[in-house]
Amino acid sequence: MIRKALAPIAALAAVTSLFFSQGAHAESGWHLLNMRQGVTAISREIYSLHMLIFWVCVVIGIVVFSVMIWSIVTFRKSKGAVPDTTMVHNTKVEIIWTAIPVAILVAMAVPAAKTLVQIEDTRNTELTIKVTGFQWGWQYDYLENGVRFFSRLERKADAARQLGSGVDPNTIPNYLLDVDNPLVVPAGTKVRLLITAADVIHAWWVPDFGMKKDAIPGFVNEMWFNVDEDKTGIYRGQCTELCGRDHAFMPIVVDVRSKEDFQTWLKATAEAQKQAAAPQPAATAHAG
Ligand SMILES: [Cu+2]
Repeated sequence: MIRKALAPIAALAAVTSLFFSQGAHAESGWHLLNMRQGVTAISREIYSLHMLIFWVCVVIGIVVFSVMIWSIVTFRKSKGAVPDTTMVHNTKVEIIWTAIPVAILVAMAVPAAKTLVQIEDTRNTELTIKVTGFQWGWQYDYLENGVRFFSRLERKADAARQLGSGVDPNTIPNYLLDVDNPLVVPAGTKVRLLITAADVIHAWWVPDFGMKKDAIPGFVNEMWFNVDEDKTGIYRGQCTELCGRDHAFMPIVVDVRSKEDFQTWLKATAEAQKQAAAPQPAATAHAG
């Protein structure tokens, strides 16, 4: 009897483990239906909040539906149930079913507020980058270092998406997800983004960082992230504010490097940009 009762619970556990395990096969499996855990402390914080609230909802759902189904089946008319028309008001019951949800909501609000405060805390940032949204691309300014570049959809993908281009999109790796110049940031560093836009409203979003912020012309929004030291690599995102015809074609790519690699890249890029901006000698000014 007990074994029979436990069978559905075991099945549920098996299904949920499929959903929530992020094992060796990160690119496949049921967990892809769930929110991702990301690569920053805050993104994991948000993930665990999401899971906490999810299980609270599951428990409430099971309790409420169990009572409902049980009462519908047990007290049905064919079994001779007679409606109780005298119980139209019961103060005790009303206090209980108001107080319990309030307590649940308050209990859920406490950890959520804690995380929100952390998200808004931009103190002690080590690197500030201004992000400007354009129709349709992103401009990145490394404010302390004078490095500035524009990041837009990778050219081959841009060509393939045009009607009648003759280019097969299947031949392009990371189709519509690559850019020419990715944002380069160091791992293990609190990076602050100052986000704005030059034309219409855009939004900068990289799911693995757990953060999304609107880019609004005339406003500067702030957000920050700190990628784990050991989570260097490429992370992708999208503009998430409907910003016109090519809204779907302004992806975000962030190249997270080790601190040393980042410094090398920053120096080289600053040097290259300085040289490009320097006045050309007369002999080469007319060339080409
Ligand atoms: Cu946009």
